This record gives sequence, C-alpha cells and structure tokens, in this order.
Amino acid sequence: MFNEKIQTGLIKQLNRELKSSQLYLSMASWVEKKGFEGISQFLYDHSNEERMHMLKLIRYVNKRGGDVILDNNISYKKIIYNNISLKELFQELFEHEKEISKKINNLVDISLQEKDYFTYNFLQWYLEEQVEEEALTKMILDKIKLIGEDKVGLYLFDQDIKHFQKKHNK
Ligand code: OFO
Repeated sequence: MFNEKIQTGLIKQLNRELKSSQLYLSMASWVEKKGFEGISQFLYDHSNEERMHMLKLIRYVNKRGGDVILDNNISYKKIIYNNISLKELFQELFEHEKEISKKINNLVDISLQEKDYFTYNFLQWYLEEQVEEEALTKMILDKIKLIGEDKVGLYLFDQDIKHFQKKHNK
C-alpha cells in the first residue's frame, strides 16, 4: 500500500502542475494577441513542460499503486490581462515558481519523515528543475525590467527569447 501521506502530497502536486500548465497557456494566448510571437512561443512551450511535469507524477503514483485524482474544478483566477504589463506577467510567473519550489521542498521533507526513499529519489528531478525554473523566470524578469517601455528593446527581446533554454535536461 502506497503511503497515504505521500500519495496525498503527490496528487496535490500533480494538480498544481496541471494548474501551472493552464496558467502558462492562458498567458501565452494573451501575449500572442499582443503580437509578441517569441514570448508567446516560449509560454506555449512552457505550458507543455508543465503538463509533462504532471504526467511524470501521474505515472509515478500509478507505478506505486496509488490512485490519481485529477482536479477538474481548477479555480484559476479569471484571466484578464488587459491592464497588466509584461513585467507584471513575469513577476507573477516568478512568484508562482517560487511557490512551487516551496511545495516540492515540503514533499521532499515528508518523504524523508516517512522514510520513503523511492519518492525522495524521484523528487530529486523536481528539485533540480525548480532551480532552473526560478533562475529562468528571474532572468527574463530582470531583462524586462531593464528594457522598460522601450518598444525597440521589447521587439528585440521578443526575438531573443526564442533562444532561452534551461540547462536541466528533461
Ligand atoms: Fe514550473 O515547474 Fe512545474 O510547476
């Protein structure tokens, strides 16, 4: 029998990943309509990555004999980005990733308390991933702060972002 506490924690996390995927997806769509082709592609790709984070967790829970429950009632806030800037958007993503990191750290902590070393080992990938995710969103945020409202700068950044990558392999 899969440890109940661990199972509950992992299921909560996989639903957070689902929510993350929706968040990046909705932002990608909004940014695309604003004409930022590179930034929207980055966000669409990232939405897919978040979905992959979720799938990895689903398959692990199944492998351990757990029962996955997907939250079909994701209450992500109504996405009205009309009045926010790119800076605010990436600030929100940075805060989001920091929050996810806290949750992953907490899960690692629980896996140690429960002496579930399989899960502890499984979560190492997520720890490494979060270091990259935080660093990447922070780097983008810093660049956008630097550019400010300069239209040429934003245009060039939109081209530049196509080459941004994380170091961590999937
Ligand atoms: Fe953005 O790393 Fe998963 O949630």
